Amino acid sequence: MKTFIAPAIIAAMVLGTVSSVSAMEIKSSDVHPMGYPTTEGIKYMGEKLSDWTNGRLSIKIFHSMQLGGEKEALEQVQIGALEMTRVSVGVVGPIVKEFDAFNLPYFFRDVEHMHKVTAGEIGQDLLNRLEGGGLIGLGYMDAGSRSFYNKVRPINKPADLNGLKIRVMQNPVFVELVNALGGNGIQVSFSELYTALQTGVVDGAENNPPTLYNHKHYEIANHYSLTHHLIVPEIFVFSKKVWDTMSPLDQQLIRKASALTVEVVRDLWAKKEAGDFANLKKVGVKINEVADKGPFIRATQVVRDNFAKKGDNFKKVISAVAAVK
Ligand code: BDP
Repeated sequence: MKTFIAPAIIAAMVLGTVSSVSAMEIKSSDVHPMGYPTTEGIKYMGEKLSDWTNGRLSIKIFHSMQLGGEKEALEQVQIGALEMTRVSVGVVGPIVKEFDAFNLPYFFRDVEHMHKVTAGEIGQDLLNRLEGGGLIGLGYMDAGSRSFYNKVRPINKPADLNGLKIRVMQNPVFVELVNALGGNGIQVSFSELYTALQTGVVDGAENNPPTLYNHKHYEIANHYSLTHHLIVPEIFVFSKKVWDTMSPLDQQLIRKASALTVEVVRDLWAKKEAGDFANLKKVGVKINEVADKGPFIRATQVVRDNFAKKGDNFKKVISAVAAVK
């Protein structure tokens, strides 16, 4: 999506008159380390803002869970204690319920379908609705698809999850998902997951290759079964409380930098996903191709049905997404 900057604003940026407006260091949090597509994306965004304003606007990144997990980060942003955060849409469902469409198993046909939906009207509409929850939705980022990993056995059919405690993100819809497959879904903050795996609070979790690799969960849980049951995008959001105190010019600069960031992260992600999948093989993770996803798709139908049953607006999101070709 293109963001338009008025010629007068560009002139002001060039002449440096913009610097007469107050300076601001935007604090932004992420659970991932630097080098990850999301953190590199926000770094790029900060560089753009600094360039355009001669350093008046900048971003300081609190990476690697320095500020805790994602639910906590969102709460900080909602109250304005933190200006920005990048989180999985996984934890956003409880704020804008319709967002949970993106958290349904086997919902998007593939990553390309997700891209089209998030870049289009539905994606923008859901971002806009975040305002009611005190958040300004700036844009989407890629996170590929998620599959199960655990320390006990490969998963080839839903019954292989029987008796396994599987960590999920903090949103009841994922508990429903794992339970529909016959496992035992347990909500754990990402910042506590490594320890939860280590101490046996959970036997496994589910995620994309870069997260499994970069957070070293494979050291404990090294059966990775490619169920690809979720394609959950990520978002980066700004605190509405802080946003409302900013000049329209600064808001516009942030919007512009965000649109560029979305593009940059898309490229970074594609490379990172392929690279880290290869890295997982190198470190000896037992990768299990799941021959037949049919039983997983059928067993989780109930989760998609329950979402649709919540009301007409939920049904509408489902059919609007399905109509995106
Ligand atoms: C990763 C997401 C991150 C989530 C994490 C999780 O990038 O935002 O916090 O999964 O499972 O893929 O909590």
